[in-house]
Amino acid sequence: MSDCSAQKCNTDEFYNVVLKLTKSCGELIKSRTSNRSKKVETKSGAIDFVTETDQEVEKLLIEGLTEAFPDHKFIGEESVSSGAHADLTDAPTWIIDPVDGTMNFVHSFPHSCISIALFVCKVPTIGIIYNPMLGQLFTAQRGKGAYLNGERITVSGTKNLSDALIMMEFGTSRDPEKRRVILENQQKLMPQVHGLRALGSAALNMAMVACGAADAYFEYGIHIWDIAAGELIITEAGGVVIDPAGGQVDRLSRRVLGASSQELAEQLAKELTQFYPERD
Ligand code: LIP
Repeated sequence: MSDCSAQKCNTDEFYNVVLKLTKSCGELIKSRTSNRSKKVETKSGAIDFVTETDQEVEKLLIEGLTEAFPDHKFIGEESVSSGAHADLTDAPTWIIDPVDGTMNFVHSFPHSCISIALFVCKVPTIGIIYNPMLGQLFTAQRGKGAYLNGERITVSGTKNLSDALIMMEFGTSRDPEKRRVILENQQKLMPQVHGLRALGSAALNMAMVACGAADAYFEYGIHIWDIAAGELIITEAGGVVIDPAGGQVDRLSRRVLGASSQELAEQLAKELTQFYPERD
């Protein structure tokens, strides 16, 4: 499957299978959200949580997709945490965050989601972000637009920082330099924009930009599985996704900026103090 020009994929079939699986895994997440005594472990010594639901949902998605499409590959948050390599090749590859916003899930704060994308020849082809607690299903297929619960969505089109509602995150890293950069950016932006918000989930922040509820989002320290679906959903909704310093996004660089217009993306990139986390 490495000859991309010759490759013909029936993406509708991929989409139908993944949508069904995502909805049923969403029910599992929803049924466990209000239980405040979840089994929680900490990954990588940071305040980076994983629950048995993250692991179970990733397993269910990978098993279901493998059964339907045996030659497809996977990059899953929990598989990578357990030692698998985040290898993005030309083969059809599903990029999975089983529970994006795990910290929210642990606290029963109803802003977490499944984020799943299919890349074919390294091109985002399908993107789904599903928050089962709020019943928000964001979907996109390449070239077919972006949707929220089946209704077409578009970005706000906002061009000026002075008119913008910006999503930014505090993250889970305890690195003092990263903390300094986050606070510096908060200080710089606060007097210049309408407002700053943080939902605690990269995917949901990107979904807010896609549906025009927010105008831009940036973050340092995310991973490819946090942003893979959001990238397609924002671009199919008419927005842009770039590197926070400007220029093309590098999906393994752990840096992202999504915006409702190229003009806003560039203005924001110019303002930001930059931070370069260790790559995936
Ligand atoms: C989370 C991201 C969020 C970021 C957190 C964490 P997880 O992903 O969605 O944007 O600030 O540090 O990376 O761990 O909940 O899948």
